[in-house]
Amino acid sequence: MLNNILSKFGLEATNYHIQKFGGGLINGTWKVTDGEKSDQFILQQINKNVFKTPQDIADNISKIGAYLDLHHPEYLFVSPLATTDGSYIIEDNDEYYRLFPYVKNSITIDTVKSTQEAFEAAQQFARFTYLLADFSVDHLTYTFKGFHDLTTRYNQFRQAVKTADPERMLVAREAIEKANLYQDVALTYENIVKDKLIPFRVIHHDTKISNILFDESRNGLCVIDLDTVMPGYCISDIGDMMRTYLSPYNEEERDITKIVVREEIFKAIVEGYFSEMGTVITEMERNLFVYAGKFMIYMQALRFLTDYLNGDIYYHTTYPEHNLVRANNQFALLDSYHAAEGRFQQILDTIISNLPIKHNIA
Ligand code: GN1
Ligand code: MG
Repeated sequence: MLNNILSKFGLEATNYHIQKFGGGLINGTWKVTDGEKSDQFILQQINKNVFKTPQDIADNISKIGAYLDLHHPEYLFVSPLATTDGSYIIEDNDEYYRLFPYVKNSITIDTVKSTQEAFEAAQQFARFTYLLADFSVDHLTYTFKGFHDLTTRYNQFRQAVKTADPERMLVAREAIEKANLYQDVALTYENIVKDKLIPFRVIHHDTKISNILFDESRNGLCVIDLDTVMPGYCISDIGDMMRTYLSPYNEEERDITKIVVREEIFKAIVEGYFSEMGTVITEMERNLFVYAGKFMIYMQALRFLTDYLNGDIYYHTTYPEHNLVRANNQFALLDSYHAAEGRFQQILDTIISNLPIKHNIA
Protein backbone atom coordinates (compact mmCIF):
# COMPACT_ATOMS: atom_id res chain seq x y z
CA MET A 1 0.00 0.00 0.00
CA LEU A 2 2.77 2.47 0.95
CA ASN A 3 4.56 1.32 -2.20
CA ASN A 4 1.73 2.65 -4.30
CA ILE A 5 2.06 6.02 -2.59
CA LEU A 6 5.80 6.25 -3.21
CA SER A 7 5.22 5.62 -6.89
CA LYS A 8 3.10 8.78 -7.05
CA PHE A 9 6.23 10.71 -6.07
CA GLY A 10 8.16 9.02 -8.85
CA LEU A 11 9.98 6.70 -6.45
CA GLU A 12 10.43 3.02 -7.26
CA ALA A 13 9.29 1.42 -3.98
CA THR A 14 11.43 -1.72 -4.33
CA ASN A 15 14.54 0.48 -4.00
CA TYR A 16 13.46 1.76 -0.60
CA HIS A 17 13.22 0.49 2.90
CA ILE A 18 10.16 1.77 4.85
CA GLN A 19 10.36 1.88 8.63
CA LYS A 20 8.02 3.23 11.36
CA PHE A 21 9.40 6.50 12.72
CA GLY A 22 8.94 8.85 15.72
CA GLY A 23 6.54 8.89 18.65
CA GLY A 24 3.62 11.06 17.48
CA LEU A 25 0.25 10.30 19.02
CA ILE A 26 -1.90 11.22 16.05
CA ASN A 27 -0.43 10.68 12.58
CA GLY A 28 1.40 7.62 11.20
CA THR A 29 5.03 8.36 10.26
CA TRP A 30 7.63 6.31 8.37
CA LYS A 31 11.20 6.87 7.31
CA VAL A 32 11.87 5.91 3.71
CA THR A 33 15.50 5.11 2.89
CA ASP A 34 17.22 3.80 -0.19
CA GLY A 35 19.93 1.08 -0.04
CA GLU A 36 22.84 3.56 0.13
CA LYS A 37 21.08 5.82 2.60
CA SER A 38 21.72 8.68 0.21
CA ASP A 39 18.06 9.27 -0.50
CA GLN A 40 15.86 9.62 2.55
CA PHE A 41 12.31 10.84 3.14
CA ILE A 42 9.65 11.07 5.79
CA LEU A 43 6.28 9.68 4.75
CA GLN A 44 3.27 10.66 6.80
CA GLN A 45 -0.33 9.55 6.90
CA ILE A 46 -2.67 12.25 8.18
CA ASN A 47 -5.17 11.14 10.79
CA LYS A 48 -8.39 12.15 9.09
CA ASN A 49 -10.48 11.66 12.24
CA VAL A 50 -8.45 14.50 13.74
CA PHE A 51 -7.81 16.64 10.66
CA LYS A 52 -11.14 16.66 8.86
CA THR A 53 -9.91 18.70 5.89
CA PRO A 54 -6.34 17.55 5.11
CA GLN A 55 -6.17 19.72 2.01
CA ASP A 56 -6.29 22.79 4.28
CA ILE A 57 -3.04 21.67 5.90
CA ALA A 58 -1.36 21.49 2.51
CA ASP A 59 -2.77 24.88 1.50
CA ASN A 60 -1.60 26.61 4.69
CA ILE A 61 1.89 25.19 4.32
CA SER A 62 2.08 26.21 0.65
CA LYS A 63 1.07 29.80 1.43
CA ILE A 64 3.57 30.10 4.26
CA GLY A 65 6.27 28.41 2.17
CA ALA A 66 5.73 30.87 -0.68
CA TYR A 67 5.90 33.85 1.69
CA LEU A 68 9.08 32.62 3.37
CA ASP A 69 10.72 31.84 0.02
CA LEU A 70 10.08 35.39 -1.06
CA HIS A 71 10.90 37.31 2.11
CA HIS A 72 13.33 35.02 3.96
CA PRO A 73 14.88 32.72 1.35
CA GLU A 74 17.66 31.70 3.75
CA TYR A 75 15.17 30.21 6.24
CA LEU A 76 15.04 26.40 6.32
CA PHE A 77 11.38 25.54 5.89
CA VAL A 78 10.71 21.84 5.49
CA SER A 79 7.60 21.60 3.34
CA PRO A 80 6.08 18.57 1.64
CA LEU A 81 7.33 17.41 -1.77
CA ALA A 82 5.12 17.45 -4.85
CA THR A 83 3.88 14.29 -6.53
CA THR A 84 4.62 13.79 -10.22
CA ASP A 85 1.35 15.56 -11.00
CA GLY A 86 2.05 18.50 -8.70
CA SER A 87 -0.02 17.77 -5.57
CA TYR A 88 1.36 18.14 -2.07
CA ILE A 89 -1.05 15.71 -0.50
CA ILE A 90 -2.42 12.49 -1.96
CA GLU A 91 -5.44 10.37 -1.31
CA ASP A 92 -5.14 6.62 -1.46
CA ASN A 93 -7.87 4.25 -0.29
CA ASP A 94 -9.56 7.09 1.51
CA GLU A 95 -6.39 7.93 3.46
CA TYR A 96 -4.20 11.03 3.04
CA TYR A 97 -0.41 11.06 2.78
CA ARG A 98 2.47 13.42 2.13
CA LEU A 99 6.19 13.05 1.71
CA PHE A 100 8.87 15.29 3.19
CA PRO A 101 12.56 15.50 2.44
CA TYR A 102 14.61 14.10 5.33
CA VAL A 103 16.97 16.78 6.65
CA LYS A 104 20.43 15.20 6.49
CA ASN A 105 22.33 14.69 9.74
CA SER A 106 19.44 16.03 11.75
CA ILE A 107 18.36 14.48 15.02
CA THR A 108 15.32 14.79 17.23
CA ILE A 109 15.21 14.43 21.00
CA ASP A 110 12.38 13.39 23.35
CA THR A 111 13.28 15.24 26.51
CA VAL A 112 15.26 18.38 27.21
CA LYS A 113 18.57 17.59 28.90
CA SER A 114 20.31 20.95 28.73
CA THR A 115 19.59 24.66 28.77
CA GLN A 116 21.11 24.85 25.28
CA GLU A 117 18.45 22.51 23.88
CA ALA A 118 15.67 24.57 25.49
CA PHE A 119 17.15 27.87 24.29
CA GLU A 120 17.64 26.63 20.72
CA ALA A 121 14.14 25.18 20.49
CA ALA A 122 12.49 28.30 21.92
CA GLN A 123 14.50 30.41 19.51
CA GLN A 124 13.40 28.27 16.56
CA PHE A 125 9.71 28.45 17.41
CA ALA A 126 9.93 32.16 18.12
CA ARG A 127 11.80 32.76 14.84
CA PHE A 128 9.03 30.99 12.94
CA THR A 129 6.36 33.34 14.36
CA TYR A 130 8.64 36.36 14.08
CA LEU A 131 9.44 35.84 10.40
CA LEU A 132 5.72 35.56 9.73
CA ALA A 133 4.78 38.62 11.79
CA ASP A 134 3.88 40.57 8.64
CA PHE A 135 2.11 37.67 6.94
CA SER A 136 -1.63 38.16 7.36
CA VAL A 137 -3.11 35.35 9.45
CA ASP A 138 -6.37 35.79 7.56
CA HIS A 139 -4.76 33.91 4.68
CA LEU A 140 -4.67 30.76 6.78
CA THR A 141 -7.42 28.25 7.43
CA TYR A 142 -8.08 26.64 10.80
CA THR A 143 -6.93 23.06 10.23
CA PHE A 144 -8.47 22.03 13.56
CA LYS A 145 -11.31 24.17 14.91
CA GLY A 146 -11.17 24.87 18.61
CA PHE A 147 -7.81 23.12 18.95
CA HIS A 148 -6.37 25.28 21.73
CA ASP A 149 -9.65 26.83 22.78
CA LEU A 150 -9.51 26.15 26.50
CA THR A 151 -13.17 27.07 26.94
CA THR A 152 -14.13 24.34 24.46
CA ARG A 153 -11.71 21.87 26.06
CA TYR A 154 -13.11 22.62 29.49
CA ASN A 155 -16.68 22.12 28.25
CA GLN A 156 -15.67 18.84 26.59
CA PHE A 157 -14.29 17.72 29.94
CA ARG A 158 -17.53 18.68 31.76
CA GLN A 159 -19.50 16.78 29.14
CA ALA A 160 -17.28 13.70 29.51
CA VAL A 161 -17.84 13.73 33.27
CA LYS A 162 -21.58 13.54 32.62
CA THR A 163 -21.42 10.60 30.25
CA ALA A 164 -18.40 8.62 31.53
CA ASP A 165 -18.52 4.99 32.48
CA PRO A 166 -19.00 4.93 36.32
CA GLU A 167 -15.97 2.76 36.87
CA ARG A 168 -13.70 5.14 34.98
CA MET A 169 -15.23 8.03 36.92
CA LEU A 170 -14.26 6.35 40.14
CA VAL A 171 -10.69 5.59 39.08
CA ALA A 172 -10.27 9.14 37.78
CA ARG A 173 -11.71 10.77 40.93
CA GLU A 174 -8.55 12.56 42.02
CA ALA A 175 -7.77 13.82 38.53
CA ILE A 176 -11.30 15.20 38.23
CA GLU A 177 -10.86 17.01 41.54
CA LYS A 178 -7.65 18.54 40.24
CA ALA A 179 -9.37 19.65 37.06
CA ASN A 180 -11.99 21.44 39.15
CA LEU A 181 -9.39 22.94 41.46
CA TYR A 182 -7.60 24.71 38.61
CA GLN A 183 -10.77 25.98 36.89
CA ASP A 184 -9.56 29.59 37.14
CA VAL A 185 -7.02 28.83 34.40
CA ALA A 186 -9.96 28.40 32.02
CA LEU A 187 -11.64 31.56 33.30
CA THR A 188 -8.54 33.64 32.60
CA TYR A 189 -8.52 32.27 29.06
CA GLU A 190 -12.16 33.26 28.59
CA ASN A 191 -11.26 36.83 29.51
CA ILE A 192 -8.30 36.90 27.14
CA VAL A 193 -10.63 35.98 24.28
CA LYS A 194 -13.54 38.14 25.34
CA ASP A 195 -11.44 41.29 25.83
CA LYS A 196 -9.21 40.54 22.79
CA LEU A 197 -6.16 41.03 25.00
CA ILE A 198 -3.58 39.59 22.61
CA PRO A 199 -3.18 39.44 18.81
CA PHE A 200 -3.59 36.47 16.51
CA ARG A 201 -0.28 35.35 15.04
CA VAL A 202 0.97 32.44 12.95
CA ILE A 203 1.32 29.83 15.66
CA HIS A 204 2.79 26.33 15.44
CA HIS A 205 0.54 24.83 18.17
CA ASP A 206 2.71 21.77 18.90
CA THR A 207 6.05 23.04 20.20
CA LYS A 208 7.16 19.85 21.91
CA ILE A 209 10.87 19.25 21.77
CA SER A 210 10.55 16.39 19.25
CA ASN A 211 9.22 18.92 16.74
CA ILE A 212 12.62 20.59 16.43
CA LEU A 213 15.40 19.23 14.26
CA PHE A 214 18.86 19.66 15.80
CA ASP A 215 22.30 19.13 14.37
CA GLU A 216 24.79 16.94 16.21
CA SER A 217 26.04 19.85 18.33
CA ARG A 218 22.48 20.53 19.41
CA ASN A 219 22.04 23.67 17.38
CA GLY A 220 18.44 24.08 16.32
CA LEU A 221 17.96 23.63 12.55
CA CYS A 222 14.24 24.08 11.97
CA VAL A 223 10.73 23.37 13.16
CA ILE A 224 8.75 20.39 11.85
CA ASP A 225 5.20 18.97 12.16
CA LEU A 226 3.26 21.83 10.59
CA ASP A 227 -0.24 20.34 10.64
CA THR A 228 -1.51 22.68 13.30
CA VAL A 229 0.14 25.83 11.98
CA MET A 230 -2.77 28.27 11.93
CA PRO A 231 -3.84 31.54 13.52
CA GLY A 232 -3.56 31.45 17.29
CA TYR A 233 -2.15 33.06 20.41
CA CYS A 234 1.52 33.02 21.36
CA ILE A 235 0.57 31.56 24.75
CA SER A 236 -0.04 28.27 22.92
CA ASP A 237 3.54 27.95 21.71
CA ILE A 238 5.16 29.45 24.79
CA GLY A 239 3.02 27.29 27.06
CA ASP A 240 3.62 24.05 25.21
CA MET A 241 7.35 24.62 25.53
CA MET A 242 6.96 25.02 29.27
CA ARG A 243 4.78 21.93 29.35
CA THR A 244 7.27 19.78 27.51
CA TYR A 245 10.72 21.21 28.38
CA LEU A 246 10.53 22.15 32.05
CA SER A 247 10.26 18.63 33.45
CA PRO A 248 13.15 16.18 33.05
CA TYR A 249 10.56 13.45 32.31
CA ASN A 250 7.78 13.68 29.75
CA GLU A 251 4.03 13.08 29.81
CA GLU A 252 4.53 9.29 29.51
CA GLU A 253 6.28 8.99 32.88
CA ARG A 254 4.25 6.95 35.38
CA ASP A 255 6.24 7.91 38.47
CA ILE A 256 4.87 11.39 39.02
CA THR A 257 7.32 12.18 41.82
CA LYS A 258 9.81 12.69 38.97
CA ILE A 259 7.68 15.44 37.42
CA VAL A 260 9.14 18.77 38.51
CA VAL A 261 9.88 22.08 36.83
CA ARG A 262 13.47 23.27 36.34
CA GLU A 263 14.17 26.97 36.81
CA GLU A 264 17.22 27.02 34.58
CA ILE A 265 15.16 25.58 31.72
CA PHE A 266 12.48 28.23 32.25
CA LYS A 267 15.18 30.87 31.96
CA ALA A 268 16.50 29.31 28.76
CA ILE A 269 13.00 29.26 27.21
CA VAL A 270 12.53 32.95 28.02
CA GLU A 271 15.95 33.88 26.60
CA GLY A 272 15.44 31.81 23.46
CA TYR A 273 11.96 33.17 22.85
CA PHE A 274 12.86 36.81 23.41
CA SER A 275 15.97 36.52 21.24
CA GLU A 276 13.56 36.45 18.28
CA MET A 277 10.19 37.76 19.45
CA GLY A 278 11.55 40.45 21.78
CA THR A 279 10.95 43.29 19.36
CA VAL A 280 7.37 42.43 18.41
CA ILE A 281 5.87 40.85 21.52
CA THR A 282 3.22 43.12 23.09
CA GLU A 283 3.14 44.15 26.70
CA MET A 284 0.07 42.01 27.33
CA GLU A 285 1.71 38.98 25.72
CA ARG A 286 4.66 39.49 28.05
CA ASN A 287 2.31 39.78 31.01
CA LEU A 288 0.76 36.46 30.04
CA PHE A 289 4.09 34.68 29.55
CA VAL A 290 4.02 32.86 32.89
CA TYR A 291 0.29 32.19 32.58
CA ALA A 292 1.02 30.49 29.23
CA GLY A 293 2.58 27.51 31.02
CA LYS A 294 -0.48 26.97 33.20
CA PHE A 295 -2.74 27.41 30.20
CA MET A 296 -1.11 24.65 28.16
CA ILE A 297 -0.40 22.22 31.01
CA TYR A 298 -3.97 22.51 32.25
CA MET A 299 -5.40 22.08 28.75
CA GLN A 300 -3.30 18.98 28.06
CA ALA A 301 -4.25 17.47 31.43
CA LEU A 302 -7.92 18.08 30.58
CA ARG A 303 -7.52 16.56 27.11
CA PHE A 304 -5.93 13.35 28.43
CA LEU A 305 -8.50 13.11 31.21
CA THR A 306 -11.40 13.76 28.84
CA ASP A 307 -10.14 11.04 26.52
CA TYR A 308 -9.86 8.62 29.43
CA LEU A 309 -13.43 9.41 30.51
CA ASN A 310 -14.64 9.03 26.91
CA GLY A 311 -13.10 5.54 26.67
CA ASP A 312 -9.83 6.38 24.86
CA ILE A 313 -11.18 7.45 21.52
CA TYR A 314 -8.65 10.13 20.57
CA TYR A 315 -5.07 9.50 21.68
CA HIS A 316 -3.20 6.38 20.76
CA THR A 317 -2.88 4.30 23.96
CA THR A 318 -0.89 1.16 24.72
CA TYR A 319 -2.30 0.12 28.10
CA PRO A 320 -5.71 0.49 29.80
CA GLU A 321 -4.95 3.42 32.13
CA HIS A 322 -2.62 5.19 29.73
CA ASN A 323 -4.60 8.42 29.31
CA LEU A 324 -5.27 8.69 33.03
CA VAL A 325 -1.57 8.22 33.79
CA ARG A 326 -0.81 11.02 31.32
CA ALA A 327 -3.48 13.25 32.89
CA ASN A 328 -2.12 12.68 36.40
CA ASN A 329 1.37 13.33 35.14
CA GLN A 330 0.24 16.67 33.71
CA PHE A 331 -1.58 17.62 36.92
CA ALA A 332 1.62 16.88 38.87
CA LEU A 333 3.42 19.20 36.46
CA LEU A 334 0.75 21.84 36.99
CA ASP A 335 1.21 21.61 40.79
CA SER A 336 4.96 21.99 40.42
CA TYR A 337 4.56 24.88 37.98
CA HIS A 338 2.03 26.58 40.25
CA ALA A 339 4.47 26.41 43.17
CA ALA A 340 7.25 27.96 41.04
CA GLU A 341 5.15 30.69 39.44
CA GLY A 342 6.35 33.59 41.62
CA ARG A 343 9.97 32.69 40.99
CA PHE A 344 9.33 32.35 37.25
CA GLN A 345 7.82 35.83 37.17
CA GLN A 346 10.95 37.23 38.85
CA ILE A 347 13.21 35.48 36.36
CA LEU A 348 11.13 36.82 33.47
CA ASP A 349 11.12 40.38 34.83
CA THR A 350 14.89 40.31 35.32
CA ILE A 351 15.51 39.08 31.77
CA ILE A 352 13.14 41.67 30.29
CA SER A 353 14.72 44.52 32.23
CA ASN A 354 18.16 43.50 30.91
CA LEU A 355 17.09 43.30 27.27
CA PRO A 356 18.72 45.74 24.85
CA ILE A 357 16.57 48.84 24.68
CA LYS A 358 15.03 47.98 21.28
CA HIS A 359 13.69 44.75 22.78
CA ASN A 360 12.38 46.49 25.81
CA ILE A 361 9.61 48.41 24.07
CA ALA A 362 5.90 47.70 23.44
C1 GN1 B 1 -0.55 15.25 19.80
O1 GN1 B 1 0.70 13.56 17.59
P1 GN1 B 1 1.51 14.63 18.18
O2 GN1 B 1 2.49 14.05 19.13
O3 GN1 B 1 2.10 15.53 17.15
C2 GN1 B 1 -1.54 16.41 19.84
C3 GN1 B 1 -0.97 17.57 20.62
C4 GN1 B 1 -0.62 17.11 22.01
C5 GN1 B 1 0.33 15.92 21.93
C6 GN1 B 1 0.59 15.34 23.28
C7 GN1 B 1 -3.43 17.14 16.69
O4 GN1 B 1 0.57 15.63 19.04
O5 GN1 B 1 -1.92 18.58 20.72
O6 GN1 B 1 -0.02 18.13 22.71
O7 GN1 B 1 -0.20 14.88 21.10
N1 GN1 B 1 -1.91 16.80 18.48
C8 GN1 B 1 -3.18 16.79 18.10
O8 GN1 B 1 1.71 14.54 23.20
O9 GN1 B 1 -4.10 16.50 18.85
MG1 MG C 1 1.75 17.25 16.15
